[in-house]
This record gives sequence, structure tokens and C-alpha cells, in this order.
Amino acid sequence: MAFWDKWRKETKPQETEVQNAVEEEAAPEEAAAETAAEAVTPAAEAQEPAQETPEETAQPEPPVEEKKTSFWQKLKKLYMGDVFGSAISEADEAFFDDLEEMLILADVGMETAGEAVKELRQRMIEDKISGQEPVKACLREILAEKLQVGDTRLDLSTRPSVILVIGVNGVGKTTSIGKLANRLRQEGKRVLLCAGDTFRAAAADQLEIWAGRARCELVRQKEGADPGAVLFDAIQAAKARGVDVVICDTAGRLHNKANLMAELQKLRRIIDRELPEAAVETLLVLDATTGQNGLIQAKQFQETAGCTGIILTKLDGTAKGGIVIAIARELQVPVKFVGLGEGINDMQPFDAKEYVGALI
Ligand SMILES: Nc1nc2c(ncn2[C@@H]2O[C@H](COP(=O)(O)OP(=O)(O)O)[C@@H](O)[C@H]2O)c(=O)[nH]1
Ligand SMILES: [Mg+2]
Repeated sequence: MAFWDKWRKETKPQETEVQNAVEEEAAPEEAAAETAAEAVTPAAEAQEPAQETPEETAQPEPPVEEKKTSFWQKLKKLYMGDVFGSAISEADEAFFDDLEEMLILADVGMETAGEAVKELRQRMIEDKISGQEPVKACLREILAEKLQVGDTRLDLSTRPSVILVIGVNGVGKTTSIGKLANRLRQEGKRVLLCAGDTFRAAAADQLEIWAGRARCELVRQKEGADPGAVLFDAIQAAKARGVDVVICDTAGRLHNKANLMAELQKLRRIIDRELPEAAVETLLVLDATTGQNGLIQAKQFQETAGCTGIILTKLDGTAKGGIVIAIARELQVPVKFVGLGEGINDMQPFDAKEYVGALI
């Protein structure tokens, strides 16, 4: 069973047709002058959800899964009944090489794969570990440790608290906001979405559809409005209405780093000024299918904007689940949620132990 199937096991089939506005890389322009709120739309007025379709058919078996099976079969031969001594034979060297290759193929990253194998080798010698299951368990433990880089829960301790959602175009920011809003609503929280991606009207329209689905409130302005002004309005609305969580969508523009930084910092300043005591999460959304390239982008975002957590989307679309480990290890930011499909329930809080168990 592929690891994402295991992740999926608790999610119910949900709607998969999401109106997806094609993101265009709009050249950032000077932000428009701050304007008053144009529309503050309660959930009841939000558009009807898009048509529901049944869950897609099962994914084909990925090549990594095959590799994994044959690899562990090989391992079994090598270690069944073996008592591991202090010396590592040539055959064992081959095992460690294969293991490192498997981890790299799974997108764990060269450096992290090398480290993990080194640690495994050490522990196997020190603790005299042998046999397929004990070795696997030891490797799981090592990988899980690499994933422990901070609290995976959201800090929503104030009313309101704010979640700023950032990341490049098309990674799944707006979709993840919809899923997250739904989750928080189910926990009984009053949620307000802020349409901070103002480059195209379609971006706010897409968020409005999600607001309708998740039955939460939305603050939007006209296309081209200053995202800071929209956030300002959203915060005022949240204060006035006793909203628990404001989730702010943003435009994803990475090619102009200076503009991106300026805009994200401006949003942050508005939050700090209007809600100085508020718990603020900055969640970076990453697309798992972009693998190591995504990691390079993530590093730039992290340097520019800083983030308190990662939402890793489209894990259903990759056989290379190891990217989660690479991200945690190299960014030192906890993965807080993983996206496993386009439906409203296709997102789960991240659990390192469960994940590693599904991976290996
Ligand atoms: N398979 C899959 N598709 C996703 C996931 N999250 C988002 N998407 C899709 O990715 C595309 C871009 O999503 P969108 O939320 O518009 O990205 P944004 O530009 O970052 O706001 C849409 O077609 C979404 O349905 C996921 O976890 N799995
Ligand atoms: Mg979007």
C-alpha cells in the first residue's frame, strides 16, 4: 500500500471539482491606495459550492514502491537470523548503499539520506540491532527524529488569531485555506477568510467559493486593491464580530523577491499594529510534487518572510514522500498539515510517527 493511501484511510470521499482559477504571474505594481471595504460578504451569501464528483480512481503503483519492496526483500535476506557484530562486512556496505539510494530516490535529499544511513549504521553497531523489523524500526525512529523540528499544532490561542498563508502560484494556497477553514469550523471556531490575493478577481472568487463550502465569512475588495487594505478590513470585521480565526490568502509571486518581501512584511506590520497580542501563524504552502526544486523555493520564502509551519500539498500526486523529511530537516520548520487531494476533507494534521510508518 502506498504511503498516501495509508494517510488517506481516514478521509472520506469528497467533492473534487474545485473551481481553479489559473494563476497568472502578474507583474507586481505599486499597491493601490488604501480604500474602504467594498464588500464584506457573510457566508450565507457566498456562492454555491461547485458540483460534487466522486473520488478519483486509485493511483497506479509508483516505481518507488516497487523499489521499496525489492529493497526490503533484499534486506530480509541479508539480515534474517544475522547477529550483528561490531564489524560491518562488504555485504553490509551494499545494504547501506542501497538504503541511501532508496532514501534519495524517495526525495529525502542527499544530505539527510547520508546522515540517516550514518546514524543507522552507528546505532546498529552500538545497540547490536539486526533483523529486518528491528532495523526498519530503528530507521523509522531516526527519520521521525529528523521530523521533530517544532510544534506541529497551530497556535490559535487568541481571539482573533491570524493565519497568513504564503507560497508560489499554484501550490494550493487557496485550496488549503478552504480545507483549513472547514477543519476549524468543525472544531466550532468562527472563521473569516481574507482575500489578500487581489491581482485577479478570479482569485477572490475562488476563495469565496471555498468560504461557501466551509460556511465561513469572507472579506474581499475589488481586483487590484491593496492586500494590506483588505487585511485591515478583515481584522476590523473579525474584532467587531468576535471571529476566532482570520485566514489570509496572498498572491504568490516569487520572481520579484523585493516586492514579495515588501508586501508580506507590510501585511505582517498591519497584523502587529491592529492585533499586537494576537497569535500569528505564517504557513508556507509547498507542492510535494515539485520535490527538491520546491525546497529551493521554500528556502527563499523562509529567508524572506519567515514561517511558523508548512502545509505540504499534493502528497497524493507523488511517490516521493521523503520530501517531507527534507523540508523539515533543511528548513527546520514543522510540517503542520498535508494535502492529499482536492476535496475539502483531503487534508490531515501531520503526524511524524504515522508518516514514517507509512513511508517505510
Ligand atoms: N491532488 C491535489 N491537488 C491539489 C491539492 N491542493 C491543491 N490542489 C490543486 O492545485 C491547484 C492549485 O490550487 P490553488 O489552491 O488554486 O493554488 P494557489 O495558487 O496556491 O492558491 C488546484 O487545481 C487545486 O485543486 C492536493 O493536496 N492534492
Ligand atoms: Mg490562490
